[in-house]
Amino acid sequence: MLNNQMHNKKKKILLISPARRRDPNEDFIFKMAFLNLPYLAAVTPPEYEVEIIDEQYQRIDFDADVWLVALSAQTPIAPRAYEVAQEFKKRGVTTVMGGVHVSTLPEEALMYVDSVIMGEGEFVWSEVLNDLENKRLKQIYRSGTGYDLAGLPWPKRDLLNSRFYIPLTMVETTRGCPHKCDFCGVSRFFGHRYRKRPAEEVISELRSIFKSGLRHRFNRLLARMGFDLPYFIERRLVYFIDSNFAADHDYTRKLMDALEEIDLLWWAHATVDIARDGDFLEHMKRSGCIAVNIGFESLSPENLRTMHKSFAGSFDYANAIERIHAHGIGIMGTFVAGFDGEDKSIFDRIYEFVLENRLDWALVFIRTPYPGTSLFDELDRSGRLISKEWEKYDTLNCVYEPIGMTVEEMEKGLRTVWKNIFSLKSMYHRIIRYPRVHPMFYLGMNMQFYNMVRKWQGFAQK
Ligand code: B12
Repeated sequence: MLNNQMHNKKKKILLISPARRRDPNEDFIFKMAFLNLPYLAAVTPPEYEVEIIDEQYQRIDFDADVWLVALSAQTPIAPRAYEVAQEFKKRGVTTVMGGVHVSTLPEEALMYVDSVIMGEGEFVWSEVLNDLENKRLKQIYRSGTGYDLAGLPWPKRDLLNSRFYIPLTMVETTRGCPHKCDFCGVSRFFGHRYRKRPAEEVISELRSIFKSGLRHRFNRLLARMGFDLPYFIERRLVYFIDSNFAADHDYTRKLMDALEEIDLLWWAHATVDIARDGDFLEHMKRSGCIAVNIGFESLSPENLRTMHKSFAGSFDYANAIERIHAHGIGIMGTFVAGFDGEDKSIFDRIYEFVLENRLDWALVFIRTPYPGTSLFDELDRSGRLISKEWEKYDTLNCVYEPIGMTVEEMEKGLRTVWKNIFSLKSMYHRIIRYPRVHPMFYLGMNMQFYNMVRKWQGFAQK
């Protein structure tokens, strides 16, 4: 009997998202969930037991009885992922790894893990498991990218502990991006063909997550009476993680009709050219859009041209922001500092732009050449990379020899601009003053960063 039970015990697969390996006070952590491991869990056959561990919040039990450990990590977290893999290997557990970083550098990863899965994991996962069962695990699986996304199973979000994360639901509708910006590894990774999940499948997924219960009907009634309910009470907020949610307006409009009907709030990444079409912006607003995340990258058209993002350079950013705001949609802007023509005054100029245009939330990053990008190849070739310690590839550190300022000036300038953007004075000016856009949402978003930058010692604040 006991023998039989032992025989029937499911083999356990541990899916791990490792944590950063740095001083927590210096860290920058988004309390956000992820979809890659829940997607893998969704294509794992039911004869296996699957657990997801987010090391940011959970301890890894290296002595647990597991059959397979599968890791996912972005570049700055790869070193910790390798460490975790080594611990399991010491105990005789098979380890595999996937994601953008190891898909670019499989040979590096193979020094630490038994097998590397390159490309989109869902499409080879059962082959990996099957090969491991039959003791013929290959070192490299080239899943590649570019698959048709129809029929993609829905990620198993229930394996993540929602207590750890801000209350929002991540959803993916497309993969791939038609643009070829030189700093972006993901467009090369997922390819330049914009692949869409069938709209009906996305809509069914959303309907399965967001039911219209009593609480929702009550909240809806309050909203109709004019109460702007904080999103964290509503808890019907969706973050579309696609690189570009609105590259095909017909498709996006179809989704937006459903978003309106299901009555959701949502935010997504888009390019600045959405500002061109007032009717589209109105549709976005009507369907519950409270924010667009726009990569402005640089205020200089010349820099945008250098990074192959010149389509954005033809826009008057200030005017575009005004148009988007006029439709009641907030803007989360991201900027990159450290182009060759820039000196340390760039940080003040970005801060002034953020303030003047009242961006609802904004982040500035140091230009970071991720492996697999043309920027990395170019800086490596010209001998300007000063570090290949991946932990430093977190956009807060400068990993290349800048031209217009020193490395120290760049890193100090970055921390100072964050302190300025997330100061009380700036938050008051950007978020609280009238006219304003979803102040409850943006206060929450900004306060997370206010609390974080206050821990950074010794950086001036305006
Ligand atoms: C949402 C998001 C976040 C979220 C959640 C992160 C997460 N772990 O998913 C948050 C906000 C936390 C985040 C933070 C950062 N992010 Co981010 N983020 C994204 C974004 C927009 C979507 C990620 C996503 O869910 N994609 C969809 C899933 C399904 O794709 P995927 O994760 O690649 O997984 C697939 C494959 O890679 C593979 N796979 C992945 N893991 C594994 C594991 C195994 C075992 C297998 C078999 C397969 C496999 O299969 C999956 C399914 O096909 C991407 C851009 C994009 N469009 O992908 C950037 C992106 C991942 N982020 C990036 C970066 C740089 C960061 C930051 C380091 C810095 C920054 N400036 O933002 C920080 C990290 C902060 C920190 N603490 O260190 C880069 C990563 C580059 C790199 N070489 O690592 C990307 C690609 C953006 C870019 N254009 O360069 N990010």
